[in-house]
Amino acid sequence: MENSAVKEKEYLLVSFSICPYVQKVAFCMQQLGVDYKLRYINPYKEKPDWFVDVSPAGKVPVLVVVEKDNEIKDQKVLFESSVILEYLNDVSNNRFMPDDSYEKAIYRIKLKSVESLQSQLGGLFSQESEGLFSEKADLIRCSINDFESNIVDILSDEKENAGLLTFASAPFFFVIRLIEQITDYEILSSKSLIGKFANQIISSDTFKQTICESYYSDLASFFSAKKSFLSERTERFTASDNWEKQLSLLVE
Ligand SMILES: N[C@@H](CCC(=O)N[C@@H](CS)C(=O)NCC(=O)O)C(=O)O
Repeated sequence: MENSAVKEKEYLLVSFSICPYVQKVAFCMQQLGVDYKLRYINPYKEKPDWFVDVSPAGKVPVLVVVEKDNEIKDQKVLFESSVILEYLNDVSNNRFMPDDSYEKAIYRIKLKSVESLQSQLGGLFSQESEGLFSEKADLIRCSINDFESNIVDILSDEKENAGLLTFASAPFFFVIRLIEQITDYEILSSKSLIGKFANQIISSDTFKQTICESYYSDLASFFSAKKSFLSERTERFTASDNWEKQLSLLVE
């Protein structure tokens, strides 16, 4: 891919293995064919000094951009996944956001709902009983239906060419599919427009590249850490020998 503006720079993506915000950025970089190195930390356990120095909020992702001009190196640091995606769009020759300012603003507004879906999903992890989990799952199903009707036009465009919606929502859909497998609850119907779109993007070769080797075991430990309905189901699910294989089949 011709992408000269991006290729003159070196990128380091500071990551946490199961972070969906990091995965958004990694998916976009993979899709654009941008080379980058990864450095993993666990921001919930240790925040090394070098990380605190570059990340004011103490969160991943952080994208360190080193620009080389002959012998002179200039280092820039970016954080907030959506901001990083816009930066990648702006420096890329293969733009994935509209150029027109108004259209770009509308696109951003529509995509704000991905962020609220993502935080609703976070609420599912800690529900103590099956009843509470099920109620929360119902709310998420309703939000996904509203979301679908709001983004039908973007959805049809992005089935052909991955764009911001694809990058922003893939990690969210992936976690939903994993939770469905672990709990036996259907949250995102595969018959719906958005369910089909989700299956298409998470099984793309590019998305698979964003799943690191320890992903499934790290996610299982994360789900099991707090006593909840999901932690109980995760413990039951991971008791079988081939559980990692079963989860990995979701992206085949
Ligand atoms: N709004 C941020 C959210 C990033 C975020 O919450 N990252 C989590 C890991 S998935 C984190 O680093 N948390 C550490 C902390 O909150 O101290 C983004 O889009 O980049």
